[in-house]
Amino acid sequence: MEVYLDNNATTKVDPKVLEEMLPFFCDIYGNPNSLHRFGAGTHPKMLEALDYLYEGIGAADEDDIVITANATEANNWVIKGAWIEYILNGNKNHIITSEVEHPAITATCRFLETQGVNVTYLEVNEEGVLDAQSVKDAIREDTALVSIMWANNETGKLFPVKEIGLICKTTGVPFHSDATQAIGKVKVDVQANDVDMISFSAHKFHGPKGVGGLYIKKGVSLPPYMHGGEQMGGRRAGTVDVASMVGMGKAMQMATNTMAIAYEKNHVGMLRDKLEKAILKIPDTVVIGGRENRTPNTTLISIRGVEGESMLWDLNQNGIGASTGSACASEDLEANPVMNAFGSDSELAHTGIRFSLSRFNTEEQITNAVTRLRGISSSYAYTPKKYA
Ligand code: 7TS
Repeated sequence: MEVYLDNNATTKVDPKVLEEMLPFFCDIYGNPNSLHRFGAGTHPKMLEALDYLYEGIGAADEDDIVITANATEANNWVIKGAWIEYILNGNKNHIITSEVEHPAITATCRFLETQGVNVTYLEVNEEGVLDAQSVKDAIREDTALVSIMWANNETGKLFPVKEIGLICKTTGVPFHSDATQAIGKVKVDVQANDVDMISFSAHKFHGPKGVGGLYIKKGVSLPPYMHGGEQMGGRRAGTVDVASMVGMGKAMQMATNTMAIAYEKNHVGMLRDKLEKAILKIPDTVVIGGRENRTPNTTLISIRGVEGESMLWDLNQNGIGASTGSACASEDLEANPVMNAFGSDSELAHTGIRFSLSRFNTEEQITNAVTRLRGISSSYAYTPKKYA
């Protein structure tokens, strides 16, 4: 039995999502911007998809949701857009983010630093979250943007978005949150949390790869990311990938309705806890960041003395897919920057294994994985290693 436990890297497309997408390849294939019936035929389902997206994140009708290729694009757009709008064309020169954001945020910020922009990377505490007060303390006269994730991809830890939203609203600084790992796992409501922009990727909630979105609250200034045609209100030109947009809409609807969020919390959460409890029986094992205040599907576990990469290899040999750190970085054997940020000792930083579940995991799969994990872990002698 194969057990896929790497859903924070990507998820399986829900067959119902695929079913919604299929007509848009060979049957309803017109360009949505064409005036004839072939183009117009795409409109009802595109509008329905937009409705699902607005409803899924609690956006107001007058706000904007722009379809992008993924969260990476949305994140790049926000950071570089803020640079153009508020720094190059304004009088600001400072961006605030955290040190545990996805590289789509941190690498973009590092690029801006080469262009003379000041960036503050806020530290997280040993629980892997930052204190909202640290955002308040970091805000300066020239702060152009605050970008803090909704949920961390490695630990699932939830950030104090509501408090940060209020701080940014009061100080008049635009607030962006990378909600890629939050959608479908916890309720994401942009209005209730005073968030000005959020990014997301459909493939993290059982939609297709290659499509995502950026929510932009009405009144927030952000220059277009792609210049060209009038698609997406001129904010992101290029013929819309209708099938992907429809798929993302359906996936959003299925992942964010009240029942789906409750299922994630109760059922997926129960499976995660079962897996976690079994692993915690292995000596010298800890949950990085602790077990409180996380997305229900994620656990980042460290077994002292066991290098994450070798454990991953053994798991893979046994039909279990998990990850060390984020898949985007897993080809290099550097210590996991997220674990370093927690202040873990340098030995622990090499030991993290992330298990991330989804609604497609079954109790049988978890029982099976636990049995195989016990076998694997018993073959590891406790041999602490030293890393520079
Ligand atoms: N933001 C967060 C918080 C993410 O977790 C990811 C992907 C991205 C942005 C980028 O998403 P993409 O669809 O544009 O690639 N995170 C991971 C991960 O944790 N393991 O593999 C990819």
